[in-house]
Amino acid sequence: MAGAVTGYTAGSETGEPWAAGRESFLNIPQFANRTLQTFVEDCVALTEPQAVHVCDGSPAEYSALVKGMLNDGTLSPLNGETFPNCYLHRSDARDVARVEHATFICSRTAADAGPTNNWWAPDEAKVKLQELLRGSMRGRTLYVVPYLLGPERSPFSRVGVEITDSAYVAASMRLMTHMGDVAMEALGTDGVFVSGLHARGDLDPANRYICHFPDERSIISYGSNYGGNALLGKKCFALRIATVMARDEGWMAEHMLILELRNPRGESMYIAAAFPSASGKTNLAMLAVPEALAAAGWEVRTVGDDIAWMHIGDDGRLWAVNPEAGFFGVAPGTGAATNANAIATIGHDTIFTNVAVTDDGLPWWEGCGWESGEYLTDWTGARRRVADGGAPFAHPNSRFTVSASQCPSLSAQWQAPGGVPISAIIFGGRRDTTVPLVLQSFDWQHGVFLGATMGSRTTAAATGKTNVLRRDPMAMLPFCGYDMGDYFAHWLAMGEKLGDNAPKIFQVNWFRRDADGDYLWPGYGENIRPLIWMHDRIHGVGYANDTPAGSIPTLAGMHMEGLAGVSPERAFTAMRVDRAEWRREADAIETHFEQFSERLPPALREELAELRERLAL
Ligand code: SAT
Ligand code: MN
Repeated sequence: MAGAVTGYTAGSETGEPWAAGRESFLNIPQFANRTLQTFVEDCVALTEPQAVHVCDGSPAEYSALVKGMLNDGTLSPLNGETFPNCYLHRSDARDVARVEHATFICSRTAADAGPTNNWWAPDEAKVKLQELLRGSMRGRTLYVVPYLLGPERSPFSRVGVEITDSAYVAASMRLMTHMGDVAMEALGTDGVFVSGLHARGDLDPANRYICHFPDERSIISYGSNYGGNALLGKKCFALRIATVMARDEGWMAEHMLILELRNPRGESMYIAAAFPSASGKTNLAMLAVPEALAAAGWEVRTVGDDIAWMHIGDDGRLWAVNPEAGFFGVAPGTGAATNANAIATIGHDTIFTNVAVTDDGLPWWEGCGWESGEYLTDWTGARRRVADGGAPFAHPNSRFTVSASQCPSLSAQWQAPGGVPISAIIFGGRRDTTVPLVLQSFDWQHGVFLGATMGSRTTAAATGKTNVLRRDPMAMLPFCGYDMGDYFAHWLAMGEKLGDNAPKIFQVNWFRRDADGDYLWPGYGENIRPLIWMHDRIHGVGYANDTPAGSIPTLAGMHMEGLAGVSPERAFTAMRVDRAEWRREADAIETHFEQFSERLPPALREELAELRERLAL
């Protein structure tokens, strides 16, 4: 192994944990950064691991981590001919998704966390966490995982250090971020970092806590090995902690994909789009352009599929970087027909979690598009006859973890240190009714209202009831690290600062259904058509009709060439704004707003009143 696995003698059983007794630990690696030194020593003293390994991010280290996991059964090999260097991880069956009820914002006061977060007083949380963490890494290796979020040499990038006792997490962090020496160099001797301590514990859901300390910029996660709970660079830092940093420093951390849309003249436009988890962000970011439009010269390239950090640049525009360097995508539904770029991305050097496996050792999930054979081993490890049906073979939230560098649709700009300039922001959810295929807001403030009121059917990405409609403002309900009313105010303030340079804001809904329950719009590659309409609107050439809810395309305004199987009537139904539905929507928004009490910006109440007025006309 390239990085030293440092042998180290466990401290005395009587040593005071957390801060005291450090001297009794031998061979703790030395770091040039004093804060990091203290963090590592404190964690070692508390958790009492058998060994400490500082990750350097090298290929040799990754291979060694994989080898160790193959040996202890954390990973199993897949067919090395068709899926070289790909592995299967089966999680504990009780640990397959984010746990919103066990996710806490431990800000100084409950008011800072706001009505949409679980709050836990920081001191109380720490007492409980220390009790669980004490000695929790005995006999295990503690990995120190330095990582950089954002492009190298970018002024917008930030360093995190995750301490974990999970090799699966350490290996996944290498796929998902710039991990190892590159981050250590960025940190330097005096640099600051967001600290994360992750311990697997016994994976008992009753002892699972995902805690954020926004005032200290730190994270402690106990009792889960699932991506969104354990890869602390992802939702915990890049969203929950980063939203607080962004509020304090005047930028935005958002649950958004970033894509590049190139028009037939070869000009690029960049779009950021917020959708709730498992609602098609990866598919949209890797959109395969339908033939007729590709032939005309339209292209889509991928900058990011989940998170955007956006800053106002020297030119006054909004510039976005993708803090991540990999994809943690939902497997089910990903196939050659729905997302050929993702399929090409995950053909090698990928970790699959909770998918099924064919008898030939191929990873398999519902919608993958390749043969299952007569039997499949399902995500729990049970070999079942496919013809017998029953529960899904792959877990609905089964995932692939893969480096973005393998993606064929990757934008040349994806690691641009200054980011990419955003022209359009999209809010999208899964709505059966009401919200049309695409809607343009009248202005930034109205766009913030559309984002603040968006609703979506819940998915398997979090535990709890799926397929129920809930309000998920900006797709950030589970990810905003402070009071959501203040977050809306921050959005409005950013719009003030951006002025005429503000991106145009749109709302989309790929999931509207007809009376028979069938989707009105084919989705996937065809979703480029609303994107082209947005492009046209931004260039001042798109045709639109104003409705009480916003501006919608005229039929002539949508590029419909080569769109098979969607009659003009169906397209019209997908795009229409129904006043009766929107009156009910306004009532639902009123109820949604009640929870924010006086911290709801008055501008959003005004937007609701104006919506009602327009509906009454
Ligand atoms: O597991 S994650 O939280 O990273 C995926 C998601 O829910 O968006
Ligand atoms: Mn996500």
